Amino acid sequence: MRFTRAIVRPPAATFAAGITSSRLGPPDLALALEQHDAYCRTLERLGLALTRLAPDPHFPDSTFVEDAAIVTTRGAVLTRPGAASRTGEVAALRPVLREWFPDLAEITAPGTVDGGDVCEAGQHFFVGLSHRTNPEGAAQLHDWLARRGFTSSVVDIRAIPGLLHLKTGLSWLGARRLLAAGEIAGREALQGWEIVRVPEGEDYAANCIRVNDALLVAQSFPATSALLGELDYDVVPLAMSEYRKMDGGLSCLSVRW
Ligand code: CIR
Repeated sequence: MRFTRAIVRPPAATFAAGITSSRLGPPDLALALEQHDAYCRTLERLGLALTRLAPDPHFPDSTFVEDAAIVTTRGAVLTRPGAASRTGEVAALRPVLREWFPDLAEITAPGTVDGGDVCEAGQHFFVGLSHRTNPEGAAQLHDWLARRGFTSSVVDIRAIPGLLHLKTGLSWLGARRLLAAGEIAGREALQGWEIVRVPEGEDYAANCIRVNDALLVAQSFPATSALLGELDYDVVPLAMSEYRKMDGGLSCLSVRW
């Protein structure tokens, strides 16, 4: 499928107050805005029309719009993010998504789901059970997907150290092919799929996104870029240093459809 639209939201002045486990130091807001701008320009060059939500200083993590919504070819779901400081982020996406998806579902309490735990792979969805997405949330999403003809399987990542979301370590490359880092690559739920393993030491590069004819990958992970280039993807490297400091990756910065 070809993407035509995306929602993005630049980081607010409070960006550095967001949640992070990284020890890479505080992000530089000016550089983060520059990187965000380059990301947006790339999406536009690839043919997407962007809805830019206004930055909201009350929600330092709100630039990571992906966590607040899941969009499929058959409808959309507003999530209920697992971190208390992030639950209010959903409100800003509701009116925009309602415009495009009149039948807009919502994850409800006690379920929690972060969009970063939901890896679409065509007709199938991998759903991560994480410290953000709980079994109730995953079950609600499974039912919603099943009613729309999609299959889904759960990947429990709660015991994998350093992995915030499923998509921190897993991306769909198209057809039956996945890019996976570390322990995730060996998980049973991935059996029957072709796995491209992220080269040693480049785990952060596991989070990449197919956008129409291009594959957006994090810059400065040369072995992964070379590997994906050899597989004939049109690799577009993007600087992500300031988002990495806040545990965010490429997929987190947009909701695409
Ligand atoms: C958080 O901890 O929620 C943010 N600092 C990072 C969220 C990254 N989102 C994602 O991987 N989908």
